[in-house]
Amino acid sequence: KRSSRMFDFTSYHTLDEIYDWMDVLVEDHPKLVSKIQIGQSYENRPLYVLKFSSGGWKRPAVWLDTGIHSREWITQATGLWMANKIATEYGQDASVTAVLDSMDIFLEIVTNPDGFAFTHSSNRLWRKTRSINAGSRCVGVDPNRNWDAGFGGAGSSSNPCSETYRGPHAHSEREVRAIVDFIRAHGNVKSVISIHSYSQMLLFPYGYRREPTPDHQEMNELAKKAVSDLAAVFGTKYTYGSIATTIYMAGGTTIDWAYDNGVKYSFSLELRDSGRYGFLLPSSQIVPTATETWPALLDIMVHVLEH
Ligand code: ING
Ligand code: ZN
Repeated sequence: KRSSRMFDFTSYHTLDEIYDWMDVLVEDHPKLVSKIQIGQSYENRPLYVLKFSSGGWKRPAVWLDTGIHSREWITQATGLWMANKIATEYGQDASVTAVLDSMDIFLEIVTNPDGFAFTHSSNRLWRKTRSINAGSRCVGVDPNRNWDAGFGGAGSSSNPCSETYRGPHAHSEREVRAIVDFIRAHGNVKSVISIHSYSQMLLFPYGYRREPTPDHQEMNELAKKAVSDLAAVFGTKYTYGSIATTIYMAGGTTIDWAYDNGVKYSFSLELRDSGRYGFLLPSSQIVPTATETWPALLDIMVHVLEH
């Protein structure tokens, strides 16, 4: 019989391998884990989300996504590791158990499957979606500039050939629209954590303006604790702060949309490294990266639970 424990978390995997493994995880933990399809990609691939729930109906929820930028392979790999961790630690680890006794976790591991397939078949450094842009030879929209929050503002491009092309209108990308529709329909999402690489940062709104949010101080303190607990594992240093003041201005990002739509605890992580390997992080760093990221994620989830 197939077992989710036999999976090789020390290697990068293809889309088919990841999608197969998701079914094995569900088979191994049928009372806790289920798989939902929230839509289809531009090239008609299914958009799958893993739901971790110990029961109840529309409990307060945490949304996690990895791989919205397809070349950031450490993020999908970390997503797989986290899915396994959540499933195996429920009933073992006190924090995971407390979180899942009151809240649900939704995790979209391959948030941009067309781009991810393209990074395997043709161009390892592909970032955007694969939608065809009318009137241009250039393909794809930046799915982290496509959201309806400061859409079109500083730190995004109107040029379809740019890596930060925002798209023809907000939520033009099916991969983005599917999440918007899911979070709106759910109505009880308390936290969105959108995971990128690289540069070792923990970011929160805003990206489309420099002014702090009304929740800045609370987010800042939580971020400080999270990066400190991350560093305690292997000494990896993360910076933290608002997107606009810590990395650069960026209009139309996932977490600004989430925050402006009532999801207070909206964060983005930029995982390893700080530039030596960049997007081509060696697979030997998958498990260390996921292992150190885990306490930071738990800090956020436990804070959400307590507030
Ligand atoms: N960097 C992010 C980008 O989309 C970022 C920076 C992350 C901005 C999260 C806003 C929110 O430009 C990478 N590496 O994708
Ligand atoms: Zn990214």
